[in-house]
Amino acid sequence: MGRSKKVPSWPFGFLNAFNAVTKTPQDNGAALKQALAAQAQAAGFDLMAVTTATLPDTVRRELGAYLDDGRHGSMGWMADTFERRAHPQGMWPEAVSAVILGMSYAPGFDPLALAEHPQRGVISSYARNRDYHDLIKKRLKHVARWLHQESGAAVKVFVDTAPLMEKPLAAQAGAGWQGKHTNLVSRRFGSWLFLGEILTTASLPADPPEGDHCGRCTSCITACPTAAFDGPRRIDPRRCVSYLTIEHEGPIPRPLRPLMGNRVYGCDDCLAVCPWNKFATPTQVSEFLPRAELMAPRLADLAALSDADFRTVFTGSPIKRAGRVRMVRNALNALANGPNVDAVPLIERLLADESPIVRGAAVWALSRLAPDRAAILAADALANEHDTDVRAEWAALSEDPNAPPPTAHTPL
Ligand code: B12
Ligand code: SF4
Ligand code: SF4
Repeated sequence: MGRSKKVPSWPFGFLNAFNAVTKTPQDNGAALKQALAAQAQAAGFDLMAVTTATLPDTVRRELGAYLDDGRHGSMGWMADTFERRAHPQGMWPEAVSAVILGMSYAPGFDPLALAEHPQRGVISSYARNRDYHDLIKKRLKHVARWLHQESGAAVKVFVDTAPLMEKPLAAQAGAGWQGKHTNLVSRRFGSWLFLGEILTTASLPADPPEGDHCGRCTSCITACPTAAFDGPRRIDPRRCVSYLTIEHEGPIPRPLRPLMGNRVYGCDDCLAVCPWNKFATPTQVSEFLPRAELMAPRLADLAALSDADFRTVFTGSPIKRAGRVRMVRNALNALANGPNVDAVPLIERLLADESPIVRGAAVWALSRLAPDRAAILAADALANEHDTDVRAEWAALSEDPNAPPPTAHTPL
């Protein structure tokens, strides 16, 4: 590994053969960075950028305001780790540089095409095959090991789950900029980049930040089905379909249910409308190419999954993390949002599911698809139901049927 490796071409065009004979510490850092970029590209990363392992106080303040407002919802781990999350050196005081590594998962299909097929469930593009965490972590470790062996510096790798503000750090490194949807946008890869990082005690020359290229565009903000943005780069995750379908454990708030359409896992809408995606080449990474059965799964099949079926279908997929209960809840909600009366017998069976979350979602789905049948079953069901949330779903059947449907701006 290392010095004798043939150096491939690199998007940033800063690679030449690694020259170990250097004059100053700065030259050493620059040469090490060049060689590191070659390693990163050989490991399959599409982008590398470097910054200091620091973030400005504005990031800390913005994270603090977001948490104070309770926007993290049930993601309590965000608040629990605030001090470490607000600053990379809060997590690792000895860290000097942050190496940002990006992998494109640009889809070769239209992620929004299924919106017109209410019997089918939409799974976010990033989740239609293998879990990116596993693949990226493996590659990060490979590159980090090289850096350690080559420089003697200490290294730690991160992808998604650690208390590290990955997007502000990547923007500071010039990997792109935080678009109005808050995610990192790259001129080369659009909105479709996964991010991973190596923090290291090595001093590597920092890249300049990229300017903001959103201009007057607001497409992502207006595309959001649940009005999760209250301004550019201001998100309320509690309204975000991605949060509601993946992170949120309990019943989905009633006003948001009808707005979620047939999305069952994650959401791509704000990413998919970004004009910068036109420069992105569809990924060829086999782990990110969609599995045929996850392109347009039947909602009824998803709602009917047993625990064992769920684990069989989603082993190795990021969806496995959400578990069967959330997937069935999401599928029931999506069934309720379309003309899916064929699913009523299945929904009735799920009224007796062992999970109260599934039972509650089944009550909602039945009340939307077969309200008369729901009214007939209500009295008996209430007599036997002990869960407070499910009882509330049954009780809500008697709510004013003429009440206006919720809109994207209905408060929670
Ligand atoms: C928590 C989380 C979520 C939450 C909350 C999202 C959010 N924007 O906060 C939920 C579950 C909703 C989510 C959804 C998604 N996520 Co996510 N998520 C994360 C995670 C773990 C932390 C993000 C974070 O720090 N949020 C806190 C806010 C405060 O920080 P921020 O988003 O950078 O916002 C900055 C400003 O915009 C501003 N700000 C934003 N909102 C507000 C609100 C107020 C009131 C104020 C004052 C300021 C403010 O403050 C911040 C600091 O400057 C990161 C991984 C990581 N460790 O960083 C992945 C990550 C951001 N997610 C990722 C992805 C892919 C997604 C989805 C696209 C998945 C999907 N298709 O369903 C969606 C996109 C939704 C969206 N528009 O953000 C990728 C994004 C890659 C990229 N190119 O940027 C990441 C980086 C994971 C990874 N390693 O690849 N995610
Ligand atoms: S992921 Fe979907 S719901 Fe979440 S902010 Fe983007 S468009 Fe809105
Ligand atoms: S859709 Fe428009 S506003 Fe949103 S991130 Fe892309 S360029 Fe920026």
